[in-house]
Amino acid sequence: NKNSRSWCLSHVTARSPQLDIWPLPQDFTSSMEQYPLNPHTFHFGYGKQSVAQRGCSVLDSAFKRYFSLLGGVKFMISHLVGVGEKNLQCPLKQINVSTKVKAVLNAETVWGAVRGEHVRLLLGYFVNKTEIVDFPRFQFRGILLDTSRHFLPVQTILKTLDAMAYNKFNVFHWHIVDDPSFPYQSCTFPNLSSKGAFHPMTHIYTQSDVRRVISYARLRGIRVLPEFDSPGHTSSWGKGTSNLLTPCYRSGIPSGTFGPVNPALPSTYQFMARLFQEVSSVFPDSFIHLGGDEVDFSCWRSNPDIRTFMQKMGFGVDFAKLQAFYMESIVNITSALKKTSIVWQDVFDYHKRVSKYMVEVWRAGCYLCEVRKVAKAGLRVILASPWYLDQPGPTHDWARYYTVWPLAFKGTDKQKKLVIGGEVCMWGEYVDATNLTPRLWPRASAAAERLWSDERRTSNVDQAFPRLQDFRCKLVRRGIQAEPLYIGHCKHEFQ
Ligand code: CP6
Repeated sequence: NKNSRSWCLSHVTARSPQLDIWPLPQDFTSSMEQYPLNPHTFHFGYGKQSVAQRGCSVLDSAFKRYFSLLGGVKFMISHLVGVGEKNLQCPLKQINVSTKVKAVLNAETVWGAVRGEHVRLLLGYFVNKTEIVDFPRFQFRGILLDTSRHFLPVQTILKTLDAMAYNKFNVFHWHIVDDPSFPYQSCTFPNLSSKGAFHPMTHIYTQSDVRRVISYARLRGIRVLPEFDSPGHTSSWGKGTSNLLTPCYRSGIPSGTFGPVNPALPSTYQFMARLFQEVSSVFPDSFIHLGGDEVDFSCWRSNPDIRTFMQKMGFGVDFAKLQAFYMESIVNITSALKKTSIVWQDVFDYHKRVSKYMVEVWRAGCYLCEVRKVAKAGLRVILASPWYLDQPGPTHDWARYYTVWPLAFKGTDKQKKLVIGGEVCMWGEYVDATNLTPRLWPRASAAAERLWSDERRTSNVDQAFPRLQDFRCKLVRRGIQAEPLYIGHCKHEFQ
């Protein structure tokens, strides 16, 4: 409506257009031209030419969510054009999400459209005409939650998935079991959780809990990557199974304690094949995380049956070879199930021989040296080392997470393409539902922008600061208890 537009323009003070979006889009242009929009008639809907139409569950639910996020806010929308993500998980070629008049969002996949709708952040009383072209810098942008050191209620996980979506994270790495507890309720081996969880009824994830998490994540464009870490970090597995863990010996007799999974018994591999068969059907994602980190060799070394097995296999006394043999067997089990395995860097360090897995780099020190080695071996890499934020650092260490350069190693373009992304690790030793959210946000948001945006535009901490402060306020307003970055206040406190 021309009249209302000119009305608007005459009442708007000219200011240079700027984008308050976190993570910053790849490219955008704003002009001084401004558009009005009637909040009473505004709605999200499918474009006429869109391949996706009503009934596309992902977008139907996204429309609902985003509309309710706008609730109570008076807004207008400018002309918006977006291009979606290219990691094609969805056969759709083109989707238009458009309002009747002025906002158009073009995306190649539903996932691109879901993330593209973050353009709603632009909505306000007056919005400059803007064009945005956006796509992720890295295809893997993950957050690890550890539900073994402390049980996290399903509600806490879902809330974190909301916050992840606001930050364009797309992988929930579920470190679901570990030494202290086994909360995953397995259909095949129910004793694992009935004996190995902190509590067999209240501190478990039932099959329906897991399905709920997966479908909630999916609607937000987030894949769920389950980790069943072995052969180390498996104490809790031993409570509900017999003969799975290695009996440790002292002075020639069993000491009564147990070590890593026993790699010398055929029954171990039968157990793992059945467990991973279940896991691979419960978790639809094509990736599966097999762990393989921090294996303590002392128990294996003490056990005479293990040593005999090693002689027979020709490993001598090289326990790294035994660990490599075990991991290779597990990788074979999961690749027969058509899954791509991810392992912690330890497995690569022990076992340079190229096997079909992706490597997650987590150790501190010269992590880019490790990234370079893995890429040189032709394997895909996920970088976690610089984004370990389970330690309660000062909030201003967001700047440290913001100034990470994952590709600053010597290598060919082809090798750099093997770095598929990065991950924020929220280990659970000191974290439960009471402190997870403020510890994670907005510090993880710093990593989110590194993983999404062009690093040439987003390397200046001083420039990022006010935008991140503003974004943190938006998270708080949406019910995410993100901690403050520094002195100040949120505008909405007064609205
Ligand atoms: N648990 C498991 C952990 C860690 C790892 N694996 C870990 C190691 C060092 C630090 C933080 C966490 N708690 N299963 C290593 C991948 Cl500093």
